[in-house]
Parts: sequence; structure tokens; C-alpha cells
Amino acid sequence: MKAKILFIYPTPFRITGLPIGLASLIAILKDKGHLVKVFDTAFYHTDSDKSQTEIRSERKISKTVMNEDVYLPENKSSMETDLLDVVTSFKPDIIGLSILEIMYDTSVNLCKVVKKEFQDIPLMAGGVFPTLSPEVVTREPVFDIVCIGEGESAVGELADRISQGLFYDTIEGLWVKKDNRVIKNPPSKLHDINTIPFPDFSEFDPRLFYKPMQGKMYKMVNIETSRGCNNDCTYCAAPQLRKFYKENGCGRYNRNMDMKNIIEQIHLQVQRYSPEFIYFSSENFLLMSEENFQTFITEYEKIKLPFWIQTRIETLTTERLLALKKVGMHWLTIGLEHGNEEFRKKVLKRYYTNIKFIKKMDTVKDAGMGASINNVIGFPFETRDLIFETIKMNKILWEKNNKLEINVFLFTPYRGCELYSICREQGLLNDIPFTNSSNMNERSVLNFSEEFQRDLSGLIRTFNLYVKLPEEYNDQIKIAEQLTDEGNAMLKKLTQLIG
Ligand code: B12
Ligand code: SF4
Repeated sequence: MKAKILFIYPTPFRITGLPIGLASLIAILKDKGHLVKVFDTAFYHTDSDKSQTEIRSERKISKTVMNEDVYLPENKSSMETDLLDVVTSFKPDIIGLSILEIMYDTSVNLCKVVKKEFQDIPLMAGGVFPTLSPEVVTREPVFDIVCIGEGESAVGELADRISQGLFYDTIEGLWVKKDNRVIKNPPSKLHDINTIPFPDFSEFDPRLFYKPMQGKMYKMVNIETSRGCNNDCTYCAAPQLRKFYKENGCGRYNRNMDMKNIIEQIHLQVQRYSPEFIYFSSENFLLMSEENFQTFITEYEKIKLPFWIQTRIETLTTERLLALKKVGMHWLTIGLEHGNEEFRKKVLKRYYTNIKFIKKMDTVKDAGMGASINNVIGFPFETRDLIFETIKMNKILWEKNNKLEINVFLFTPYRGCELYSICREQGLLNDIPFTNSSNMNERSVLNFSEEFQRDLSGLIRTFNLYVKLPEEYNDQIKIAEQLTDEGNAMLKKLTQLIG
């Protein structure tokens, strides 16, 4: 008898893209012959909130996606009823959820719905939030098991034991509730990403493959090339995950996949899913040796599909960009994050200078390419003037290359990142177990003054106006910052000027 595992992928409305972690668990389980199904929440519009693509278009970050409703139609049915139907028909032995902090309350609510009807099916939480906040998740009565850290070996062994009718309270990586106590097994060793099977996306809703790119929807497939990151950015979970794995003796967090495996993976996923676009799911794609880079170029030339990468500014060179462009690179995403050098260094632990950033971005322009520049506002210790330094830097970059897409996010203190602790120490954050606040929101969860909250909500909606319109418009843009009828009318008028 093989085990049946139902995974729930809670993701906000229309946040598409494929979760590599869950897909990797699915691959392991299928390899062992177990049966897997996925239920996701991406197409249930549970409140009146706008989708991220709508917000991005309103804030003039990206082109309006004209056909989102066609590619990503909403489910008209109820999320809870549909989930119960899947559980009834699939009859899983266990249900696992992949949880990021923003979706924690949705996850708990869905589990309560299931638990009410199916008391005997164990519910298991895994993912970044349970890994970094296991005590919060374990306290929640609805969860029977919490997976800490990478889950491939834990989930594989769990399914094997279930299929053999054995209990599973001694599996590394799992915290298991038994007889009113929690058995806390140590996390399992980190996996060698060259030996585990490639991610399997075939159980996901086909709509999750579609992502917008400059106003058009494309069927994209994610390719895993590495796991982990060696940098220390204070707003990110990666340094804390690295620390967690190190402290627990799990091995090296930062791992690169061999180039021959990356190429094999691309061929396999293209053959399986016929994508129109490839997304390389690595935090720092260009952090690779020259030999690997040359192999990538030679081999990718045969794939003939456009692709998109994320990389750190330090890794850019004109030669590499031109070579990548020649074989199909369509877009890249780069983090500036803040425009003030001192602030960026001290508060964010990002160490490039503005001059270096501008020079490196010239390589993008020289290659005739566009890119997304990521920016964040609303950090602790930030002021309106400091935000204007971020605006100023983006203005310089955009005036040199107006193919750039200027992203702006609101800092959100997710548990586990270094800035979360700083916000708590500074009295900027109440002792809440989690936040479902998104980095696309207008109001910060931090206890900022009302004046600074107003600055943030005004600046997040006018950021691209300040960057893209000449400075003579600044007084009018300031009016557009206001959440009043006058402000809204001005925002509309100025927005039209950018087109
Ligand atoms: C790719 C990516 C995405 C993708 C895919 C998301 C996903 N769930 O995989 C997309 C673009 C959709 C996305 C969206 C968002 N993301 Co994101 N994303 C990432 C990124 C860069 C890499 C994730 C990854 O692929 N890791 C590699 C895989 C192998 O690891 P993994 O996902 O953790 O999975 C392993 C384990 O966690 C475990 N596991 C995972 N799920 C489960 C489930 C079970 C049952 C078990 C047993 C085990 C288990 O086993 C897996 C395999 O080893 C991370 C940064 C990071 N370093 O984690 C941010 C990150 C996860 N994202 C983050 C955020 C904030 C978001 C958004 C809210 C941003 C936004 N406003 O749009 C949304 C929320 C979407 C959602 N689903 O809730 C934060 C989460 C912070 C937190 N503490 O919750 C991170 C950590 C970045 C950061 N700021 O620090 N994201
Ligand atoms: S933000 Fe990017 S570069 Fe910085 S630690 Fe996180 S993954 Fe690494």
C-alpha cells in the first residue's frame, strides 16, 4: 500500500508562479511511488483586495496586464467547500501545507475546516514560516506535525512509514505531537541538490504556470539552479535560515547545482510542460564560474526560449549580459533596495556604493536591455528624506535607461529576519505571533507616527511619478500623495502623463 498525501499551497489571490520547495517534495514522493495531490488557493477571491498585477499597474510599476481574467479566471466556488470535496474524494492519509507568514492565518483556517470534518487525518505544516517560528506553529492545536527545515527526506520517510502502518515520531526534521507533548526531532541534514529528483510541477493548477511580463502573460517554468544565499540582508529570511542550519549542524545552506544537471533539468521541464518562458529560481543567478557560464551559454542556445533571472548587482558585466541576451535573456531583476549608501550599509547590510550601482546598471543599458529594480520603503529608522534618496537614485537610473521597471515594496517585518528583532527592540512592533500584511500594502504594521504612515501610503503610490516625471511636477505629486478626492484626482491626472 502506498501513502496518499494532499498538499495545500496557500497563496494570495493571483500570486502565481510555481513553488519549487513543494514541487521538490512531490518529486520525492512520486519517486517512491506514493500518490500526491495539490490544492491551492490562488484563484479564490476571498475579499475585495486587488490583485498584485492591478496594484502594480496603478502604481505605474509595470504595464497593465490586459488579459489577466482570461489566463487567471477566478474560481466561483467556495475555497472551503472545494477543499472538503478534494479531501472526500482523494482520502489522503496526511495533509501537508507549505506556509509563508503572510498565509499563516488562511492556513490555520483551512485546517480548522478540514479538522472539523476529518478528525483522523494528521495535518502537517512546513515551509519558511514553520522553520523560523516553530514554537508559534506548534502552539496551534490544529497542527499535528511541524516540519522544520528542508522536507524532502522527512516527508519521504513519513510517507513510507504511513504506508507501512508505522508511527512517525522519530523522523529527523519533524516535530510530532503525541500524548499531549511535542516530540522535537532535530532537523534533517540539508540535501545534496545534485542527487534529489528535479521538481515535479504536474500536480499544480495549470494557471499557476502563468506570470505577467511587461503586460503579457506567459507560461513559465521555474528551474532550480541553487539553494541558499551567502549574503546578510537584514530584511530577508535567507541569512537566518543559513544560521539555523549551521547551528543545527545540517551542512552548508548555500549550494549550487552542477551545470550539467541544470541543463538536464531545463530539457526535462521543457519537454514536460512546454513553457513559453523560463524563470531561473536563484537569488543570485550570475554567481557562477566562467567555465560554468560558458557551458550555460553553449547549452542554452539549443533551448531557444526567452528567460528571466535574478542576480546581485556585483555580478553584472557587459560581456555576460550580451552573451545572455544572445541566447534569449529577456529580463533581469536586481535589488537596489535603498538609495542612501550609509543606510543601506548599516541598516540593510548591503555593501555596494551608488556609483558602482549606477556603473553596473550601465552594463544593462549597453546591452540594450531592461530590468526590474527592487526598492523598499518603510524601514525602521527611515525618514521621508531618506525615501527621497531612494527616489533620487531610481531617477538617475531611469533617466539613463527608461526600459527599467521600478518596483517599490513596503518593508514588512516577517519573523526570523534580523530587522524583525530590531523592530521589536525599538518598540516599533507589538508582540504579535505573525503578520498577514503584504509588502504591497500601503500602511505599515510598524508603530510609526501617523505622519510617517501618511508619508508611506502617499509615497508608495507616487514613487514612480517622482521617478519618471520632471522635478517641476513635484508640488503636484505631493498633492497626489494625499488619500483625498483632490489627491486621487491629481494622481489620476499625473499617472496619465506617464502613459
Ligand atoms: C521563489 C520565492 C517565491 C515564489 C514561490 C513561493 C514559494 N512558496 O515557494 C513566489 C514568487 C510565488 C513568491 C511569492 C511570495 N513570497 Co517569496 N520567496 C521565494 C524565495 C526567493 C525562494 C523560495 C524557494 O524556492 N526556496 C527553495 C525551496 C527548496 O525551499 P522552501 O520553499 O523553503 O521549501 C523547503 C522547506 O521549506 C520545506 N517545505 C516547504 N513547504 C513544505 C510543506 C510541507 C508540508 C513540508 C513537510 C515541508 C515543506 O521543504 C521544502 C523543500 O526542501 C524565498 C527566499 C528564501 N530563501 O526562501 C522568498 C520568500 C519565501 N518569499 C517571501 C515573501 C514575503 C513572499 C510574498 C509574500 C511576497 C509578495 N508580497 O508577493 C509572496 C507570498 C506567496 C505565498 N505563497 O504565500 C518571504 C517569506 C517570509 C516569511 N517568513 O514568510 C521569503 C522568505 C523572502 C524574504 N523576504 O525573506 N516567493
Ligand atoms: S535579499 Fe537576496 S541577496 Fe540578500 S540575503 Fe536575501 S536572498 Fe541573499
